[in-house]
Amino acid sequence: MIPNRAAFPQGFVFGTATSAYQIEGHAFGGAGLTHWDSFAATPGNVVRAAHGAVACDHYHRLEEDLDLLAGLNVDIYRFSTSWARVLPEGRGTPNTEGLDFYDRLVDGLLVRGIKPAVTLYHWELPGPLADRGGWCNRDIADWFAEFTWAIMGRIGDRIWSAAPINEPWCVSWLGHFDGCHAPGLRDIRATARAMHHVLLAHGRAIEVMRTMGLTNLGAVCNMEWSAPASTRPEAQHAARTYDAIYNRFFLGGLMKGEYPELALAGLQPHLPTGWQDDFATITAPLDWIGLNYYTRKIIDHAPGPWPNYAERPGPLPKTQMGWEIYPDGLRDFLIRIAREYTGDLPLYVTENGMANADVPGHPDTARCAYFGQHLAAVQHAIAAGVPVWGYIAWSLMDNYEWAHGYDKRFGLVHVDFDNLQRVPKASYHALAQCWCRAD
Ligand code: IFM
Repeated sequence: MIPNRAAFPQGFVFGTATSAYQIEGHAFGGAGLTHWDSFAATPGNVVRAAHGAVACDHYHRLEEDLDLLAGLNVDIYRFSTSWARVLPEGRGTPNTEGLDFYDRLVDGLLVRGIKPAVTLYHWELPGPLADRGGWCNRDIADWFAEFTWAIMGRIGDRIWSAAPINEPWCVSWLGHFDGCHAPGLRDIRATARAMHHVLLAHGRAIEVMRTMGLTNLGAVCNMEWSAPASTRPEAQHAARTYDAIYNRFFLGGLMKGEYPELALAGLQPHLPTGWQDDFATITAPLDWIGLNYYTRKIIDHAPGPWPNYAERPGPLPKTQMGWEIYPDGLRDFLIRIAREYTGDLPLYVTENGMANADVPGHPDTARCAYFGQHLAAVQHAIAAGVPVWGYIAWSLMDNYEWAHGYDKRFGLVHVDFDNLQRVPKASYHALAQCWCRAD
């Protein structure tokens, strides 16, 4: 049972999300190469070496996809802009075709009565900037500010909300410590620098957008509930370290101008000189915070160098990603974020959803149940006094799930990757019904 619109406060917004590289088709429209193209072209990095060259061909099927959004009765659509589509070299002369595409996208949303919620960067760093050290190079903050001017100078006048960077943890930790996302590094020094620079770049982009007179600016962080594998003190400490790195580092920087001690324990020697001085930029006031939430992790102590933790399998039912379904974590994170970091600032659930091995025409009950449970968790947080103002389901359609290629299906709409035909799933119809407006 999915709670419907009437079960949420007046003005609560519902939406769905995608990202540029995951759906657009990066080979089209004059976009430049990105570090995801080279990462995917390197054997062993991505399932079947799949890449985003065609993806869902959203670039050519924009109108059809916008109609699907309208049919879902969403209030907002969270999409991202590709840096390399706008600035193929990362800097310099903009690609007119790229800017025109985002212009059409924004106008197409507005004409359908849907609020455009843009994320400026969702992971496809232009290759020429990766060549210069990417997120490890402090100059990326200035490069990102230039990109912000370029894209928001074109679409900023019609945007409902903007966030600079999707999921700073993924950009920095997954890409530079775990090495399972582009650029595929496994280096603690690169990681520490990337973690800090991603926040610095966020702050510079906020500065630029404020200068442009834009409003409703926020930040989007992903979080995983961290549960100790046992009552042993080592396991408890490991879970707190995981929590500090994953959940507290970025919000701590953004909202308090500080990094947690448990994260600094390993990262401090590798942070760039004078990092504390950057908090003046990083803590630029925001209008909202977005939480991307999917799962929890069971964390145990692991021997060896810092951070001394390892994931253990949990007992709960799992999604196609192998992620435990744990809706309580969403409620508890919303309560914790408001109490410890954001107070009265509006919170949005900016991503939530599950991958499932869907077959068109078959029941989509697991995904419907997932949405029902997580929307109920949002209701509980609201009842506890948390100012949650919206919920955005991931994702509009099946798409490129990064290192997993096209195998993991998160969509409300099924995509056949042989002929790119779209078929709405039962969860699409269920949410469309719940989100139907009385007026
Ligand atoms: O597909 C991703 C998305 O790009 C960022 N947030 C998590 C999703 C599911 O893994």
